[in-house]
Amino acid sequence: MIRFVVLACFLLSVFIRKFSNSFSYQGELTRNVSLDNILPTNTLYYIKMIESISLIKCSSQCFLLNSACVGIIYNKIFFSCHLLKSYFTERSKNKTSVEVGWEIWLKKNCCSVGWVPFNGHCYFLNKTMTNWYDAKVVCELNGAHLVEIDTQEENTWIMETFLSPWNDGATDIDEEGVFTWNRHTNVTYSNWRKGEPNNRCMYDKEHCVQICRNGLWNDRNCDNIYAFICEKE
Ligand SMILES: [Ca+2]
Ligand SMILES: [Ca+2]
Ligand SMILES: [Ca+2]
Repeated sequence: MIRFVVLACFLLSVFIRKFSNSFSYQGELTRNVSLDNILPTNTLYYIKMIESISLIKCSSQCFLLNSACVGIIYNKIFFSCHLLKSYFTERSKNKTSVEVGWEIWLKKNCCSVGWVPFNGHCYFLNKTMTNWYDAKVVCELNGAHLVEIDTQEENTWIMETFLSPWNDGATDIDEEGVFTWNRHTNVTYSNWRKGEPNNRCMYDKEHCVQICRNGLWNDRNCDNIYAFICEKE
């Protein structure tokens, strides 16, 4: 009898895993079948990888990390679990390898539609060419701020995820050479291009910061227009 019950439970769990595209574990994860069998090669997307673990346990690990974990990639053949820091974007999709047995399960509503999660924050690329002052206001009207980059990891993820150049929130408007994020906290991490910041352009001084395509920073005129990124905590 016990054997029968165990067998029935096993068959039921196999059925649920095979045919369901969502399940609940202290919240809901939804499978995105369009991303089956692909695995991003960039480890920036992963919080950590765990081997020999069930789908349910893998999910529970993700929920334990709250908003820092946006979902999982799970291999149903090898029982391998990758906890995710970020959704895949169209750009990151190009940097994947095709493997067998991988499924992606994402939490609902980590960020608003159009915003991309990373490490518990949400980011939005606004492609409207805008000067620094107006970009700052637009972000604030959306309950966010111009992106503040605190680590090399965040800088690299942003460069990998969004096309640049674009504005970030660093400025030395208030005191020449002293850069702050959005005029309130000091910039501690930086990634200046060689020779920058040089506070020099043809007609004026440079007090706002642009991220170049290679992820390096350049101070430039605050009136210059670029796309920009807003970030929500
Ligand atoms: Ca940040
Ligand atoms: Ca300056
Ligand atoms: Ca410069």
